[in-house]
Amino acid sequence: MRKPTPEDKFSFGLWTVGWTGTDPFGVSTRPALDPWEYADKLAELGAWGITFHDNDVYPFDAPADVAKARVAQLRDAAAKSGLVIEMVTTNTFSHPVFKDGGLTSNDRSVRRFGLKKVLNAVDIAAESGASTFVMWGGREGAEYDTSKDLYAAFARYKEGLDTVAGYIKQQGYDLKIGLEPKPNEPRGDIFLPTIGHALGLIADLDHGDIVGLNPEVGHEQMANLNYTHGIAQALFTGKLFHIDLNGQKGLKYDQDLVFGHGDLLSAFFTVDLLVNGFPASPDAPRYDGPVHFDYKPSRTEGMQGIWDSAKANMETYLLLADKARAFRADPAVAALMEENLIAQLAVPTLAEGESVADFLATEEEFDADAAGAREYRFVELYQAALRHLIS
Ligand code: GLO
Ligand code: NI
Ligand code: NI
Ligand code: NI
Repeated sequence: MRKPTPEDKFSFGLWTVGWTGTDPFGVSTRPALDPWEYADKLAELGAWGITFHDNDVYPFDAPADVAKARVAQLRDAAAKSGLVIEMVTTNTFSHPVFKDGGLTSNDRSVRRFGLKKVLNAVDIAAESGASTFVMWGGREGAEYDTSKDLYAAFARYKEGLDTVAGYIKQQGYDLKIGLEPKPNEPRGDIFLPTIGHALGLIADLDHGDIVGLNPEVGHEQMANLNYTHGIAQALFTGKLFHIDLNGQKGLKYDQDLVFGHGDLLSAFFTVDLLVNGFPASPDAPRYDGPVHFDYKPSRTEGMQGIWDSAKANMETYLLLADKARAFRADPAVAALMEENLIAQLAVPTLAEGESVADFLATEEEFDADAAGAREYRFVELYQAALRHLIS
C-alpha cells in the first residue's frame, strides 16, 4: 500500500481530528490540542491540506486581535508543515444565538449578526488562500411546521447566500461557495436537505455562478439517497466544488465514520466516479478538487485512534482507487459493458439535426416485444466490480 502524497490532495477538517468525543449523552473522552498542533502529524501521514471553522481556531467571543493572532499562528503552522488551507467555513450552529438559525432565524437581529460572522469568515478564507468557502446551514430549519413562514425562510436563505456571494465578487476574492446539504440533525428538518434541493436554490440565486456544492456521503445516505448519483448530478450541472467523504451505516444519526466504514460498495463506486469519471462520457466534467474527509474518530479511541482513523480514511481511498482502476482496465469488464450497452446511453436519442417533425414522421422498424425480451447482464457486471473489490 503506497503512502499518501500531496498529489492525492487529501485534506481534513480541524474539527474532525480535533473532536474530543462530546456527544448529547456524554462528555469528552479525549483532550483537545491547540488547532496548530494537528498540522505536523497530518502532514507526516501524507495529508495535503486542512480546513476549519472560524471557531475551531478562536473562541466565539474572542476579541478581534486574539482571533487574528490565532489564525496567524495556525497559518504559520500549516505553512511550516507544508499544508495548504484549502477551505474555510463558519460556525453558525454552536452558540445559543443560532438556535433558530443564522441566515434564516425569525429574529432579524440574529440574522444580521450571523451574516456578519459569515462575511468575516469569508475574509479569513481569502487571507488564508482557501479556494472554497463551505456553508453548512445546520441550524437553518425547524422542528415545528408552525414555527416558520417557509416562503420567507427561503427568501432569507437566498438573500443571505447572494449577499455572501456578492461580497466575494465585490472583494475580488478567488473563492467559491460550497453548500452542504443535510436532511436533519441538529434541526428536525434542515433547509436544503439534499443535493437536489440545494441545486434548486442555487438556480434561483443572482450570484449562483460561484455557488455550488460540498456534498457529504453520510448526509445523502441519511436521506436514503445514493451519494454517487448525487455527486454525478452535481458534476453534470458543473456544481461539484468540494466533497465531504466519510462512512455511514444506513438511516441513523450522522455517524461520521471513516470513509468506507459504512457502505463499502457505495464508497467503491464513489471513488470509481472520482478517479475514472463517467465510463462513456470522456468529455464530461471531472472532479479535481480536494479529497476532504469530514469524519469523527469514534469516542472509544484515544490519541492513537485519532491518527489511526485519519490514516484509515486515506488508505481506504487509495485502496479503492487502485481497485477502481483495475476494474475499468479489465477486458472482461469492458466486454460486459459493451454487452450491456453502457456506451450507447451516450448516443443522443435524436439524430444530429433531426427535427421533432422529422422524428415523428420516421417509420422505424421496432419490435417492442423483442426489445422488452432483451436480457441485460447488470448483475454480472456488478459482480465483476465486487470481484475486483474483494480480491
Ligand atoms: C455536519 C457537517 C459539518 C460541516 C462543517 C463544514 O454534519 O458535516 O461538519 O461539514 O460545518 O461546514
Ligand atoms: Ni456531517
Ligand atoms: Ni456527517
Ligand atoms: Ni460535512
